[in-house]
Amino acid sequence: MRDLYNFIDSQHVPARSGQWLDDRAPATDAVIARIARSGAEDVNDAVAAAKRAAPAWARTSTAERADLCDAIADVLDKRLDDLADLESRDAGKTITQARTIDIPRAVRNFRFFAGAVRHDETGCHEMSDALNYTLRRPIGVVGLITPWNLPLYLLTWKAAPALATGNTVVCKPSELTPMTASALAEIIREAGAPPGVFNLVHGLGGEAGQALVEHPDVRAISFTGGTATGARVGAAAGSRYKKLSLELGGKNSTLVFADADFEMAVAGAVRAGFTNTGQVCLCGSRVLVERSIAKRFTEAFVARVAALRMGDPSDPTTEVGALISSAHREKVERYVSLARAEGGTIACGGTRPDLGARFANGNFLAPIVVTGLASTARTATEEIFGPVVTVHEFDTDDEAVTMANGVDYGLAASVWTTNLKRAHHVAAALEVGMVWVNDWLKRDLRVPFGGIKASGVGREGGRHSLEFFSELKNVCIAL
Ligand code: TXE
Repeated sequence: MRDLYNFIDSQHVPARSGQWLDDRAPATDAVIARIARSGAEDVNDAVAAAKRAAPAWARTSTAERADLCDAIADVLDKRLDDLADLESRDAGKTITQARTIDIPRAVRNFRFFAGAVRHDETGCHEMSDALNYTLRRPIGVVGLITPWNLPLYLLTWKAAPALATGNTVVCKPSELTPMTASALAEIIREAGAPPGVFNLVHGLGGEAGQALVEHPDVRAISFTGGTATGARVGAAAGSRYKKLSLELGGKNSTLVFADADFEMAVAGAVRAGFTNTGQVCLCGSRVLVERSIAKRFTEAFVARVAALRMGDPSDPTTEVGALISSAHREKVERYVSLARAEGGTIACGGTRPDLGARFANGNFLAPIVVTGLASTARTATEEIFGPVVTVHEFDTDDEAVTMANGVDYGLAASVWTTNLKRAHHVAAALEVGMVWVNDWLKRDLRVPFGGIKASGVGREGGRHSLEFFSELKNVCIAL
């Protein structure tokens, strides 16, 4: 049991109110920590510290900031096993995923943005009688608000470019998964960041998060979370003229054509559907399969899903961990009931597994495949954010694209085909920010990441992150 304090000006401080919130392990429901329950006054303290530190940090050289990012990556890498244990316990995710995806990616985020700013270029535009050159300047104090599904992965995805471009940071991690954010604050101090450059405020979204979004000295907000919360954050930030990046939910299609490599497509659809217990905004939660192979594909898919090993997240052989909270499991269960009410068939899963006394109170739910639903059903169009995949059949490419585009979201899709022409046509027609062909979740950190429609506003990744976390200033000199 640990006490997680706020981290302001490189000091660990409790909330001014003296209040705490419990942090529970999803796999057992045990309270494993308490976090400072911060309010507006704590956010004021953190923003004031960030504001004091901003001018000196903005004056540091690109090389100094890149070196700091590399030093942070080194410490993260050294502590990979500890951090993976923390993340697995705090988020209920499998230790294998934490060790192979979450924490290595946190390391890569810092290394990548160290390199990105070292190699950054801004423009020079020559006129016959003048010369324009463009300077990149930090924004000042930026606010980072992150969710519980990929806690350190997503926090570092924002913190690394924010710091590398010379901003000071106040972050508000999810109250459900605070552990690795506190560890990161320590690591950033250990790596040599001056006081006030990186600050962390724990607490609830409606209290600490809202205060951060509304604070007049916070000039940009990068938010990843739910679509409904994103709308509130967007309204509060937009009316105050803040720069805003919103990475929100998704209801992503996995399109499987009859000419796909069958085994690859089945394995890909399982991975896309159930990685992190289906709690990734990119998860392929609706499989659209060409009718001529639908029966064979669905049988193979259901068999593979039913065989996924669910259990103790700390066991390296476990493939599916717990859902983040009991409230979230209940939400997923309501969708399973809705699927039945909408006329769907639960082909597998949906029950609370018996994993023995130790996990009796954990938020486990056997992975679910639903067949027989219209692609327009609520279960097939609303974001569930859990281990639920619906399967639908199509006859033509156009029909597949229409089904995929028939949702409010527009984040990602994966297309499984060996026909190159079809891959290009379908990828171009999908209303999403990202398409994978014959893969899922392959990430090059240079590429634009983000969605359209209800999936968000703006792009992060590579130069898009550098653009977001900086202001460009053009200087025009008459010759
Ligand atoms: O996320 P919230 P929740 C989706 C998923 C999930 C749903 C709700 O469908 O079921 O969202 O999840 C902070 N001002 N995603 O409620 O509320 C909050 O404290 C400022 C998709 O857990 O969006 C946390 O730090 N901040 C998603 C962060 O916002 C506020 C990942 C995200 O929490 C706030 C997670 C406010 N008014 C959920 N209210 C993805 N895109 O990957 C809350 N927060």
